[in-house]
Order: sequence, then structure tokens, then C-alpha cells
Amino acid sequence: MKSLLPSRVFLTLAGVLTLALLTPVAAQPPKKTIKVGFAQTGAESAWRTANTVSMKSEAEKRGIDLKFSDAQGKQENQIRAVRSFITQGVDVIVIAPIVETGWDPVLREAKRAKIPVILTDRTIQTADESLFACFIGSDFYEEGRLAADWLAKFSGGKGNIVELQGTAGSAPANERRKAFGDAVAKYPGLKIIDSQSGDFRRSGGKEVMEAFIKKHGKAINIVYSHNDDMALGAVQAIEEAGLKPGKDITIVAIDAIKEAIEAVAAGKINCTVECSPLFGPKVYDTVAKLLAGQTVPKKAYNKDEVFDAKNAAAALPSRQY
Ligand code: GZL
Repeated sequence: MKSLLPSRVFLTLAGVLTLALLTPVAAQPPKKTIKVGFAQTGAESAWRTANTVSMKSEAEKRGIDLKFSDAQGKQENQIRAVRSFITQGVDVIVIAPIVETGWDPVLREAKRAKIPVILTDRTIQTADESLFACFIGSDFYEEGRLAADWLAKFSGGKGNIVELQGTAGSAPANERRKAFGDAVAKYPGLKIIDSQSGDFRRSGGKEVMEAFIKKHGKAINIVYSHNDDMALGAVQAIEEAGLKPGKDITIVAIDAIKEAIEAVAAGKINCTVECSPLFGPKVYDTVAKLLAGQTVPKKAYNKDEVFDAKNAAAALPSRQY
């Protein structure tokens, strides 16, 4: 049978095909896995747990190699973790600084190692803002102001307040306290009669509230708590004292964790101001921009909403933490 192709064309095609099969395709260089070191504060509250879940699950989704450290509430453990991340040569360091001060020396070491640092959740006090690439978190002062404004309206600007403070020296405790105090000062009928730290812990909120009830008894009209976990502890103490939380004593808190919104819907807490912990996506988008040499905003604030009897029940189905 006559060949369909002249033999020399056939041989040429066969040669080209053989050559193509034998020439290794230029292997794409394997995509480098991004390594991120995250120095987390600890596991003091439901908010913190949700924050850790967001950071870990989003890293896994994006194929990021996350080196995670839980400092168990101690700054020295966080600083040790940052030094370890520098030694490991991670690409970016993320810190949720437990307290505001004492960060410059280790941040200078990260800068010398040319590793960018993202501050997430809590800010720091430093004279040299070049020591960190950016801050991603909430505006704690605004949260304190929103809580005070809501309370002034709800209480008609009258009542004795006891305050449950967050972790001593932390940015949220400092700013939520200052904002609330600045706002309440405008109402002569509102008076902060006592204020103590419960360290953002539920057990701390319960213990401090028990002491307040013992000391002030029925003189207490209002509880202002720097986070929901301490407020939920205070609810337990108020009930154990035979009083009705949300009715005999008004309770205003911050975080808007699901359990607190449920308590608002049940009338046991009167208001909680949101402080979203779901930073994962925003942090890793920022990591990608920094590694691509892009500039990022120095401060990026999350949007926070206020929940009370009017909107709590409707919000519950969509809450993620
Ligand atoms: C706020 C965060 C605080 C929460 C607490 O961004 O730092 O720490 O309000 C958490 O619940 O423990």
C-alpha cells in the first residue's frame, strides 16, 4: 500500500516527535512554601480560641507552614517564640502582643534579620514604628466608647458602675478603660464605684464580681466588663447572690462571642460590642502583599457592631465564633 506521506516528511516528523519526547520540559520551580511564625497570647478566653482557630485553619487552607506558639499569658514566652522564629528563618512573624510595652529589643532583632513583623489583635507602645510592618485589629477605644454610649442611653445616665478590667497592661484593657471613663465623665449621674482586673478570664470575672457584691451589695447597678468571658463569670456570681443579671444589674461587655449574644437574647446580658477575632484571611492576604514587596496600610481596623435585645436573636444563626 502506497505510504500516505513521502518518506522524508514522515522521517522528519518522527524525528521531531522523538526529540520532543526526549527533551525534559523545563521543570517549573516548585512553589516555595511560605513560613509564618505566630506568637499567640494564650488561651484565656473564647475570643482567643476563635482567633487561634481562624489563624490555623486559614493557614492550612492556603498551604502556609504556620509555626504556632501559645505563650500561656506570659510576654517572656512570646519574646522567646519570636527569637525562635528568627532562628528558623520564617518569612513573616505575626504577634498578638500580650502587653503594650517591652517589644523594641526583639523587634530590632527581627528587623536586623530582615523578617517583617505584623502586629495582630493588640497594639504596642514604641517610639519606632518602623519596627513593625502593620497592625491588624480592632479599635479598642471605639469599642469602649460604643459601650458607654449604649449604657448612657439605656440607663438614662444614672447608676453605680463596677468595672471588670482585662489583662493588666494590655492595649484592650488600657483603651477600653480610658474610652469608657472619658465617655461616662460626661454623665454626672453615672459613677464608677470600683474597678479591678479579671484578666479576661471567666473565672476572674466571677471572683472579682463576688468580691464587688460582698463589698458594695445592692449599691451596684451596672457591670462594665472588658470582655464577654468575664461578663459571663459575673452573671454566675450575680445569680449565686440571688439577684437577676440583666434586670437587677445591667451588664455591658465587649467581644460579641456567640455565648454572650445568646445571653443578651435571654436577657442576662444587656449589650455586647463586637470585636471580631476572625483575622486569618486578612493577616495572610497581608503576608502575601509584604512578600510581594507591596506596601500595606500601617493600621487596618475591623468593623465592630453593637448587639442588644433589639438585634441579638436575629444575629445568632450567622455568628461564626
Ligand atoms: C481583643 C482581645 C481581647 C478580647 C479578650 O482584641 O485582645 O483578648 O477582648 C481576649 O476576650 O482575651
